[in-house]
Amino acid sequence: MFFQKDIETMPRKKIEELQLERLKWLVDYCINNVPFYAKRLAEAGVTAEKIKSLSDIQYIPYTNKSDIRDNYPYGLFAQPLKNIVRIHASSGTTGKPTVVGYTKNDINNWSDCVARLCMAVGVTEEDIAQISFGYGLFTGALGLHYGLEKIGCSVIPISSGNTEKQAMILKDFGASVLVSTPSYAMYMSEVAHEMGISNDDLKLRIGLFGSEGCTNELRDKIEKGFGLFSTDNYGMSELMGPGVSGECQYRCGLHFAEDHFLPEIIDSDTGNRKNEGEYGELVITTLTKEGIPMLRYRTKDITKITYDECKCGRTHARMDKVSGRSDDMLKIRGVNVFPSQIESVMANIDGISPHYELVLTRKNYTDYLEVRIEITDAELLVNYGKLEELRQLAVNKLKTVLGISAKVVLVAPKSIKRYEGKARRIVDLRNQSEN
Ligand code: DLL
Repeated sequence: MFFQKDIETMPRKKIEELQLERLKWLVDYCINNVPFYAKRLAEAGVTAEKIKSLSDIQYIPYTNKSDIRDNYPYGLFAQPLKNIVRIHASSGTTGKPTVVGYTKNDINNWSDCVARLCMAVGVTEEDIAQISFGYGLFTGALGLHYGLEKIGCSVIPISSGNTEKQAMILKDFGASVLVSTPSYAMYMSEVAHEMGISNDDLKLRIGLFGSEGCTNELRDKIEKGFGLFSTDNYGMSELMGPGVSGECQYRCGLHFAEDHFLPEIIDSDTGNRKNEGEYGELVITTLTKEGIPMLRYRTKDITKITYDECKCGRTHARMDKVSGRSDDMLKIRGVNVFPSQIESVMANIDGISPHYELVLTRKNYTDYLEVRIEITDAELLVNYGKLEELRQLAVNKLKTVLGISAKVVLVAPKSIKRYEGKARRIVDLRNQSEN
């Protein structure tokens, strides 16, 4: 199903013409309205007239998170506050948040982008959607909220937290769509089952999951746990929030809203552009945003892009599921490790749950990785032989996939912390070690 079929299935050539026209508008708009960009573009010698083709985007300098922080709070806004109708901020854990503002047009475009990804998996006006993202400065909840309302869904803005109440409302209000992080959905399904709520008591049919990575293996577990079909959607506050890209029912990549965003893939280290199909850092230019436009924003998220038309008929480029962040990539004894690789290995071992934590330490200038993971059956804790067998299996599989040895610690069910938003699975103690 489509929300804006003409746009979503626009021939590739037309999309590119539209992007070029909008890119020129954007360069002019930034020069005229944001002194920071005006200076940067002047230094690089870029004007709208000099943009003759989409590949000329390469002459525009990158924008980083630090540029937004350095201009805290409103320095990169392109409109006076009287034209800004909403302010959000990123969920950064250190320093000042990155602040973003939306005009009325921005909110309208944002809702369209979100409505597209919801309809792409079959959400209709008949659906009842429970939004279990935290409302507030985080863009996830209000982003999905406006998109789902635009379709005509009945929205339950329950926000995150109070998981038993979440499960009760899911059942009593008959929610058919669940919106949350995948890790919170997993947790919620465990709580619901503990409360004696079975999938037959629920009307859930679709999960709209995003805001953090989720391997296909973990997704399968959540889908079985709740008896639903789910899609992954991607976005970030600096670019808009959710709605930048999302899967359709074929789940073969996340479709960008290419009329609003121009994606590129670059090498994180050199900044050079990469070709179609090559993995690298996603860089995005916003093509229509008025509140806080972004020129070649470095997301730090690692993925690849394909421009083939999808089976669903959508023509907009697709990105792979995010495989990690360039700054989340763990360098352990010189080897690059993404937490998603560990998650995939673990999810394929019977007897091990999807709840895990990675602890990194350093001793004698050497990094050590400890994978702490819950077993599913507490009875195993008294059977040393079986427990050791399971642990050894995990150690061997990790070694094969990662190419380095990791210590595996199996812990009791429910002993690893659960999260109501994005899960924080990495405990990096390397800076606290003596050497
Ligand atoms: O997480 C926006 C969002 C909300 C997207 C709800 C989807 C659903 P931030 O809090 O600014 O915004 O975090 C952005 O989260 O750079 C990625 O590293 C990560 N992220 C977001 N979506 C996904 C996803 C929202 N589907 C950062 N898969 C991004 C993997 C994701 N990582």
